[in-house]
Amino acid sequence: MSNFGPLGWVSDREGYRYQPHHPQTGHAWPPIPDLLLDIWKATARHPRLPDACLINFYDADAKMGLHQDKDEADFSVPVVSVSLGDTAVFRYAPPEGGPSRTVKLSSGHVCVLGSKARLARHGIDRILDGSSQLLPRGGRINLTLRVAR
Ligand SMILES: O=C(O)CCC(=O)C(=O)O
Ligand SMILES: [Mn+2]
Repeated sequence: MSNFGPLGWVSDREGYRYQPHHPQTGHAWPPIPDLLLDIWKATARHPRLPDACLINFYDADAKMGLHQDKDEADFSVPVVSVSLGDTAVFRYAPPEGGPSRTVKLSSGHVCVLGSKARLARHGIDRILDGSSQLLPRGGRINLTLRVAR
């Protein structure tokens, strides 16, 4: 796990939070690459630009339980994520609960959680090992762009 941008998502023994520096090195996170800002501009359709980009690596056994992204200040701003490498089985359900569905997120897919779907419950059921040749040692990278504050 790492971050780009003025704020990074950090999870450690003290809990989880957005903060401007790496918890071990104390260094600022690198700026969000222009290519990712271009993807945001093309898909988020919101005047604000992201101040946080979480970089998450999933190995073949990784999963993420159903959750809502609720640690941001303004839920009127979408969350945009870019999938790279192995395909993920992404599960989503309405914010208020109810039946869930899955969709496969392959390398290059962009997922936008916005408007009525901003607080959709979502998670990763599994990673389809070997489904992409992008990363030399396999796995998946997810880049999640958010306006945190
Ligand atoms: O990996 C994904 O596609 C989803 C990631 C996610 O939901 C999160 O980091 O909050
Ligand atoms: Mn999420």
